[in-house]
Amino acid sequence: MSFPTFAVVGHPNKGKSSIVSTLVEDASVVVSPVPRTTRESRAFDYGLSGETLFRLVDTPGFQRAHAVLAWLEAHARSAEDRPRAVAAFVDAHDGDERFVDEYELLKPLVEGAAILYVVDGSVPYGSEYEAEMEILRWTGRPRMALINTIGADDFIEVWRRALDQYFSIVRVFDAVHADVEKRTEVFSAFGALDPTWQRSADRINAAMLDERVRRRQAAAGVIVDFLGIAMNATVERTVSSEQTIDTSRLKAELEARIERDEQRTQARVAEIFGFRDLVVEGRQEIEVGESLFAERTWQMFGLSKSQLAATAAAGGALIGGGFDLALGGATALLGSGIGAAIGAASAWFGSQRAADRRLFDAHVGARLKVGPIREPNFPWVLLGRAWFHFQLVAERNHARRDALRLVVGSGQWMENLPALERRELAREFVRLRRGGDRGRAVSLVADLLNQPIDTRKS
Ligand SMILES: Nc1nc2c(ncn2[C@@H]2O[C@H](COP(=O)(O)OP(=O)(O)OP(=O)(O)O)[C@@H](O)[C@H]2O)c(=O)[nH]1
Ligand SMILES: [Mg+2]
Repeated sequence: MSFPTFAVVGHPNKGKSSIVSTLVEDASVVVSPVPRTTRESRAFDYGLSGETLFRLVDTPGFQRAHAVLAWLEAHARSAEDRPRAVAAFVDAHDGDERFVDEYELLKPLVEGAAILYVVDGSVPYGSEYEAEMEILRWTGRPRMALINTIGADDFIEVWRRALDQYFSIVRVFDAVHADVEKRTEVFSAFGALDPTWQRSADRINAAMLDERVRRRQAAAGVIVDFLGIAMNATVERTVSSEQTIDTSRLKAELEARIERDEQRTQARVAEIFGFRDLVVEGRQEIEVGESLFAERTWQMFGLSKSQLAATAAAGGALIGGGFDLALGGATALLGSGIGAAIGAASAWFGSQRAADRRLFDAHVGARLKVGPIREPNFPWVLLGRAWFHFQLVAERNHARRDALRLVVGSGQWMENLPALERRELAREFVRLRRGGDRGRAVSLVADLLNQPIDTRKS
């Protein structure tokens, strides 16, 4: 085969499928705490631009290793005869109820796959694994072992001493938390295991990094589109009966619409990273800064007062505040003494909200429009939250099956944003508000997303 192909094998429930999921960056691999979840071998390819760079075959775990080894011993005369005996075993047991799992897991090896043996380094080593390792040695295929750690205990060194005798490469690899660097290590080992794979190994590592750049760029585009839409969003209503209009209701409607757009944006960013239907937890919780329009959210993700002042002083920043409120159509107002177009000055959110509950009496047919939101901090809050969500998704391992927790500590997310970037972004916000070209904004946001910030900071 021209690209590296590995069968991922081992005991049931040791994280084989999780490792496949992580390495091929495919969150659709079935992973579960129930042993014997994987019942059939299944190939997963990792590729770029339609070209396969490597293949992992997920397999069921060994069930009857001792019986298989006994069969093999009875069918091989000498060491050079062992790989043939393994092939003969697979030939002789197609459809055999007793060896369904072994048939499935040995078949890809007989067909030429190399071996990725997975063990759990958080449980003690036991000699019951020796029959499995012996069978794998009999295949004669290139072999490496990964020590996964499912639980908290550490028996890694004992495992290593045993595995070193059967496998030419042994690596510790946490299936659920391995970062890009750890994955790079495994791919590089492909090349060390079989010299003809060296070039493939280099290409896999390069492709993985290229793909990250592409995803970041795509996410920046999605986020900038959202910023443009949110900054220009308005809600309009035609007064349908003689009534008193409470602007806070229209404001709530506008907020809800922008929040829905934000969630859609987050879902699209998650999808760019290969996460479909990701369950998100924490949107409703206080620590998260609850909703987009909670005062705490603005403190956490917006610029500080001094950052905001410095950015505005440098020119180009959004000035003014509050939101636009316009009333048009038929004779608009009854007795309120305010003109037909009102540039509302009070802040959009937070403690000033109560003061902002303005009541208007309006005639039937009058048009009332709320928005766009003019708060200088509004685009920063949108961007800060998007950046935070991006980071969680970008560093998320595909083997994880828990919900994404949008929870931050009490820090100020934008605190480390350099003044120069702030000024440039501020200028682009103005351009987006006017519906201008988004190209520069996308590249600025892509640069921003490339700056790692500790999402656990508090
Ligand atoms: N915390 C933690 N959990 C893990 C890790 N690796 C696997 N798990 C969990 O262990 C369970 C088994 O993982 P799978 O990947 O399904 O294991 P498998 O070897 O494919 O299991 P079978 O297909 O049943 O043989 C799942 O609940 C995983 O989420 C790990 O490194 N850390
Ligand atoms: Mg499995």
